Amino acid sequence: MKSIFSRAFYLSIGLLGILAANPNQSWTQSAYADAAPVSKPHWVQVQARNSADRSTVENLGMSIEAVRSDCVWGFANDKVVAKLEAQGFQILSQTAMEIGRGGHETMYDFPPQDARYHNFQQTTDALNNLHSLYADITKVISVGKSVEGRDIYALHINTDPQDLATGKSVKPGAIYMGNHHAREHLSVEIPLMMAQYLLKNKDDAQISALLKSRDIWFVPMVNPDGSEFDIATGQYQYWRKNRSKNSDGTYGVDLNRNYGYEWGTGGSDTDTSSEIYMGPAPFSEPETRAMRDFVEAHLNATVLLTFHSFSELVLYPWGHSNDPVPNTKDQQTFEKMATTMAAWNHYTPEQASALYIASGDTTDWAYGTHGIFAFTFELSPSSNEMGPGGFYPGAGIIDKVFQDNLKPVLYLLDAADNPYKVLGNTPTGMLQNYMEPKVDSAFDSPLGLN
Ligand code: 0X9
Ligand code: ZN
Repeated sequence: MKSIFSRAFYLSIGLLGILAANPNQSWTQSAYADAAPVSKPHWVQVQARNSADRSTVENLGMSIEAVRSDCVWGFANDKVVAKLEAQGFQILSQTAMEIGRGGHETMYDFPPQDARYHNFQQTTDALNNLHSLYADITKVISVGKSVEGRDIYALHINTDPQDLATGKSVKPGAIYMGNHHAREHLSVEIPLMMAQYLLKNKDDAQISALLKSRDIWFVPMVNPDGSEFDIATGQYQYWRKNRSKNSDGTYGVDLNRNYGYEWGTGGSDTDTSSEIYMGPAPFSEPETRAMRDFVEAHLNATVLLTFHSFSELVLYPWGHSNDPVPNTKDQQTFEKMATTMAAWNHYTPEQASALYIASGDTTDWAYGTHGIFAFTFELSPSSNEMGPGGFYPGAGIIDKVFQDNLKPVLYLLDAADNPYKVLGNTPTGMLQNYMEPKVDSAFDSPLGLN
């Protein structure tokens, strides 16, 4: 069992709040301490289409912090911006930075090197962009509001206009979620990229067949308040829970302990200040109620995948008990699906309780209450690689994690019409084609939102 000890160790380090251990945080101090008062650096996005361009940009004095195939982001003061323009580089955006002691004062966002990650507004914009590009087969809806009143958005992909209009479908459904835990920002990126992939490749024969025959939902940011809180000071807060104000003045309920199946039966806490506080009652939180009501409004869904990070695991029910699920055929199906997906992403497949027992999580509820084949993926890095920094692995990891998980996501979507078909010895239908799906590049928002 590769990860129990190291996970517990790393998580406890995170809980102790040894934030200084995170290398991603040093920029707040170092980048500005010596900045000349007359020429503060700006956060600048510059067109740069290849490595030669990037070298020139860097050479002209810009510190490149984030790279996309067509542009870079980084710090540049007025003088450097003028030089870049003089050399013919197009400045795509510029943000003046007001940095004070301890981090951002006016800009509440990811640190520059992680600018590719989507905050709440950027996630909202990205979903709306996808809708505007693929308006005939998508819709963005709010499925509820968070404690602080932010919308929890779902992207619906369905080729039937009637299904889109009503939000109801008789096609087999698949639901992908992210970000139950605030600090697991990678779990927002992956479902966003998967949605984009499906839409961008909608004319590919294999993808087109899936889109026509499935009802597909993405909810990439289940915990928008927590996610925003985690990045609000310019220093990651290692925040996990939502932002409920508890009766004693502490904050936060662990949303992945608040679902109502065998709630509070182990691996969760009644202590309000605990990282795994289960809440005062099952579904006490608006975010979990939103997910419950959303799933229950779409019980054509047969598969569900909730992204978390980190440790590289493929987990399936039960999580609250070491027993296998009582239905042997279901257990075999879970095992077969998990091992198949794990062979592609090279994660470790296991029953969730083998990681540790925890009650009130999404997948136990989805399967236990509704029979949905529900999985938790713990994305990269593996626990052994990064310690507590594993929650903040940087933007450089995103594309690989997307590619690692593309086949599993497609496979699950395929299996939605009859999950038991995976038990057949020979892959049937489209499953046999999922050996080599086309692999895409970075999430590139058409409006340059990143
Ligand atoms: O503890 C969790 O909620 C998940 N891990 S995380 O590090 N992302 O917080 C794992 C949930 C797996 N489910 C159970 N073990 N029940
Ligand atoms: Zn998590």
